[in-house]
Amino acid sequence: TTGPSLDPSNPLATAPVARPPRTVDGFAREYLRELNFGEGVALSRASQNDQYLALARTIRHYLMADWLETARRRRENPTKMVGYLSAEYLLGRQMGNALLATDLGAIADQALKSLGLDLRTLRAQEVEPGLGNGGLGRLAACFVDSLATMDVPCIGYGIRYEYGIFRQTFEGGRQVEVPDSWLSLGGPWEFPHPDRAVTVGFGGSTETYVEDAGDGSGRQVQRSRWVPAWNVLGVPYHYMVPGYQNGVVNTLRLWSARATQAFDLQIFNSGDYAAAVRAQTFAENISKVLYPEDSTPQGRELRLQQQYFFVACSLKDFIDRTLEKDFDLHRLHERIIFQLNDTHPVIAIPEMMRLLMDEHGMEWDEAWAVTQKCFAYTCHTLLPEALEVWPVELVGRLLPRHLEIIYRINEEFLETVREAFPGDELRVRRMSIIQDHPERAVRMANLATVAGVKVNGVAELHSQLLRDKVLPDFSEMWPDKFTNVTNGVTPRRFIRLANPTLSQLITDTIGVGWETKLERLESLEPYAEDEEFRERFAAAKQANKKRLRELLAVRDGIELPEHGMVDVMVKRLHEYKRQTLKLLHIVSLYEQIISGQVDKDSVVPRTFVFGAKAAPGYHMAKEIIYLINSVAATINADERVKGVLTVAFPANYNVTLANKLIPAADLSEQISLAGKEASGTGNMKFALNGALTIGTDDGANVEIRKLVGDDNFFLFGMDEPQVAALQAKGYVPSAVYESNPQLKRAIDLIASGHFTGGDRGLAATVVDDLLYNDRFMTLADFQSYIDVQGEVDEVYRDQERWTRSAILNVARSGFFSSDRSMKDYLRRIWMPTHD
Ligand code: CR1
Repeated sequence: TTGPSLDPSNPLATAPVARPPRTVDGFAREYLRELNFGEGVALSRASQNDQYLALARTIRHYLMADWLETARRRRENPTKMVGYLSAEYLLGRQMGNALLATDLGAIADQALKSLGLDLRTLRAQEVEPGLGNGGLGRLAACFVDSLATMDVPCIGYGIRYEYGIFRQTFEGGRQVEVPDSWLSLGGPWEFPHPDRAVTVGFGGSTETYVEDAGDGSGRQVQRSRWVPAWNVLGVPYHYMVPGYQNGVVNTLRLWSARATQAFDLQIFNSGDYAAAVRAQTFAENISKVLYPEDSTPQGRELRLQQQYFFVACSLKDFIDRTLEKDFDLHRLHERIIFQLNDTHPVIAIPEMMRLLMDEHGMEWDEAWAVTQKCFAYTCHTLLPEALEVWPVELVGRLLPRHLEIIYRINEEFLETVREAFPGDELRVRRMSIIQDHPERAVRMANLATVAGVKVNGVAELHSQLLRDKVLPDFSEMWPDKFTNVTNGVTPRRFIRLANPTLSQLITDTIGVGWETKLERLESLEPYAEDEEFRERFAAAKQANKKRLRELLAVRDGIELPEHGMVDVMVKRLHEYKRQTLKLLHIVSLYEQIISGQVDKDSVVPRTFVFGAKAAPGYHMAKEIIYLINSVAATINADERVKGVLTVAFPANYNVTLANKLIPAADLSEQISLAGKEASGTGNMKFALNGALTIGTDDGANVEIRKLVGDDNFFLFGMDEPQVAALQAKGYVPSAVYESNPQLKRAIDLIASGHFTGGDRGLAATVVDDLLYNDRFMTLADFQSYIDVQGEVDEVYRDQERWTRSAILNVARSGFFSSDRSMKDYLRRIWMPTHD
């Protein structure tokens, strides 16, 4: 057992946890103690990694009392909690955030100085936990941050991948993936609890048996149970999720897979070492590596194993360990709402049914009534190919009991559809949780929609399209089930930590406290007309640009010019996001200068910065990366455009780099094909850091534009209805190419091999796709994009006007705090009576 062992009458059992002194001297002593007793090294012998690890652990000491106290408070006064189920948490570095949350930055800095150490150097030692791919994973990290800051009881549940998102390197301009062994030098932020491991079954078969109903009636009931063929252990690792200077520390509980028996001793003794460790390797593979796919499903068995593994651990953890003992499970929904972050955790729904029925003796109807109140589903995509489906064959083999349950849920659900829409068998087929073509498979989004209390999209437009285009039959049947919660980002990490100069200016101007009440940024609005403020604002931007130049020089050996606009496009590499449109703009500018159509001196100097990882199996995305790097190398080496056009593509864009890049940006590129980007969250981070957006009418761009105003946002391109109309009419990209001379010259220059060492073949994949396929209508939006980029230049030439707009972007973007998103989730989904 793992229960407390100390007699509760012993005063030590309830004594408050010690808080280390918040003084420079106290911190220094705490640090030395950790270095000596924790790391087991003397200061004079400590490596930089020792120094970093000891510092991380020292900072933890300052959060510990709050962590244990938060847990005690929640245990003693149990209320409804949020169980955030997410296969990804893209956390970013922990140390800066922990120092900010504890407000220990200055103390730590001086304490380390007194020991001859440098805080910034040690902070730079941290390898960020990259346990996510992109927006979806980073969103989860922002949400748990906000919930802690708002003192909302929440456990974040996920997977402790041993290898996170791959480290991207470039070789000859091509992406090469290197494993991200983020834990190899120690994981000072985690608390493993191997004694609290949970067993998770897989495979095998189900059987039925008869037993007494147990209600005193003497009635016999038939029950089912699952007899798994193999199992693994889930070991919980706890991470602190500190609120912002509020004494609250919530928990992130990530599961790591272990073999149930380390290895088969008998085989080992017989000398077959490989066979002996095979079982162990097999089990531990489950949490070995994050699937590096962003918005395309990876139909691998291991992925379903990962999904089931972490939700099975999490549900068991909540019911057996977190919930009060003997709590009546018929009222489970009074204690928990599990938020399903996309379809990855949706297998939790049949798992909950199985637990309630097979392990806790409920009847089907009772279990279903409870389950239906315990889950809500967030959809993060509009790409039909990104909606996960799992082959029935696979689910049946891996999770036979769950498949039975899914079938029965579907049967009963389809009956209600037939009742509501008699004779409409086509509709029944569309809505079925099981699809028949191209193969029999479980539609996870349908399952989540049937079982969930609510289904939400992540921006207004996305939620609308979700209702109208992705799940129209469901929204017709249950209009009230559908709602919107526009994404948000945490101002603590993405303003305070990322942009100290702007943060200081904001605090000097409107006072403290905006970090948790971001709508207060609106009081900056009048300062757009204040010349002195504008000067300071522009100076902060310059300082951030300088910081970026210095970083890229050291990190990537990239030399950036001192002057000009910093034009940034950072996000996963995907065709729908249209990095190629950005590339065509650059190539077109370049072509116009070298061909003498445009005088170099009349061009607004720009530094174009890309950051993007491509999924390793996504061929086209990797070709685009290669082309961007090729264009960058050619342009940067060409004297004819020196100082006017510069292209930088630092490798391995991650949260750490984002924190340096975003505050330095003048222009934010949000140029997806309208109707494809569910929300975007980078777009919000840029606006909040005073970049102007050039963007399509897509995702949360729509809301950004509405809030900052048309004058402070560069809109271009087709909107979603226009896209749909063009699609219906028939889109012929080669016709656009033929009819637009500027576009033709840009594409021809690429096709000629100019950027690829004269080799036309090396550019052909991308060029041919643009000309003959162009699924995301890049060429259709080209001219509009070029025209509006002209307006961008014009405004930029008037620096006063630009700065005014940038200030208004900051002042009017307070809505995009993830604190506001959390309030919306609370009001619309989790606790509808909450205010
Ligand atoms: C969407 O593509 C959105 C994030 C967070 C992504 C992006 O537009 O901002 O989710 N979806 O909601 C995704 O990663 C797997 O799907």
